[in-house]
Amino acid sequence: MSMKSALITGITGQDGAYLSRLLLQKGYEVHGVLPRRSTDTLWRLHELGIAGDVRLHDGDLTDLSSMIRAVEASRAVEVYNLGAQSFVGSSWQQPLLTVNVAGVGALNALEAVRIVNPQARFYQASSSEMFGLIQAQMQDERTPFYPRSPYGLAKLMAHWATVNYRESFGLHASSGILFNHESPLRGIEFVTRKVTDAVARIKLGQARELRLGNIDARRDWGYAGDYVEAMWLMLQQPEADDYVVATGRTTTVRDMCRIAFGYVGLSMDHHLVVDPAFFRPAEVDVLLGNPAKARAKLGWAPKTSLERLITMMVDADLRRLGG
Ligand code: NAP
Ligand code: G4F
Repeated sequence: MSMKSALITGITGQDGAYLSRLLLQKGYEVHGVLPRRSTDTLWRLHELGIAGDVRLHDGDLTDLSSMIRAVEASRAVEVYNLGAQSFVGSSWQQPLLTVNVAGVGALNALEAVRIVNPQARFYQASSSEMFGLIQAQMQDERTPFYPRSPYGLAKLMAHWATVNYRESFGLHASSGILFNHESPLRGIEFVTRKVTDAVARIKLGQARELRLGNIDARRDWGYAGDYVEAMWLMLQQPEADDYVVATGRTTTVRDMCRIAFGYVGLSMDHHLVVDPAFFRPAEVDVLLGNPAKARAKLGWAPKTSLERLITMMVDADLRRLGG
């Protein structure tokens, strides 16, 4: 029997790397869209030891013809659209780029699937950032959206494009509304990794302080390795649908920091500095997801606690820094 083929945009990102590993383990032929960069961006695939196992196609989400070629060349029966300018903080400085890649880019990916192989199944990496100024204490698939950043706007467009292509053209297109998920492969600009990297540096005597913005913000943090399983499960369902993927627990940035410092025996109060430079023009104060539908319909549940996640990340940063 021939192998199933999958195409991933954003294959060099955190989720792209974990999803590639999962699909390879399941026997898929894994293809990725690789946007042109001046430096090597494959470090995550190297860390997981799979850089040589995936097939990469030159392409960019903002370039429809390259997306069409990638869907054609990969012969993908599953397309996972994970590519984005995914850092909320930068989206106020680069709003048009963010909307072009994360919003219009999703439309390009959907068009490429519709043109080349409308039978292919499609996953859209939607975000809890769409809930923004939350309209319900616990957010689920029926909670109204209220985006608070250009990134949130872009993701909202992509989410509705996915729903619209499902309803208009009958595409098997699912939107995964994922809450924050982290890992040792998280980009250094995101708060958990910024914290675990700083804690490792302070522990090793390479730094003295950690400067953060709004430490009262609350997030529902899970482990990326668990969350990519939910993506795959969505595309195995007979009908496409939308799902919230979350842990159901929310924690302040302050308490997440406390876990990291406490793990290496340091007191957070001696090192943490609140710096207004890291405050955002508009904040998403609280996110707390209700994953009941994913649990009931996909049989998915998070396996990794925040404590386990943060200590795993601190350990990885200590190792990287030579500790
Ligand atoms: P990430 O680490 O920032 O990865 C983003 C990926 O998109 C990178 O491979 C990046 O490549 C690629 N990309 C950027 N611009 C592109 C373009 N023009 N064309 C094609 N690819 C492009 O993000 P992540 O944490 O893995 O998240 C994966 C997806 O889930 C993103 O869409 C994100 O917005 C969404 N999401 C993430 C979370 C979370 O908590 N992690 C939660 C909800 C939703 P370069 O590095 O070369 O730019
Ligand atoms: O780690 P963050 O930058 O993640 P944010 O903004 O929640 O976005 C992430 O999760 C979304 C899902 O909800 C994804 F769609 C998105 O792609 C991304 O993966 O910030 C988390 C919180 C914010 O409230 C921020 O204001 O931490 C607060 N924070 C406080 N000090 C900081 C800092 N965030 C960063 N990045 N850096 C700080 O110094």
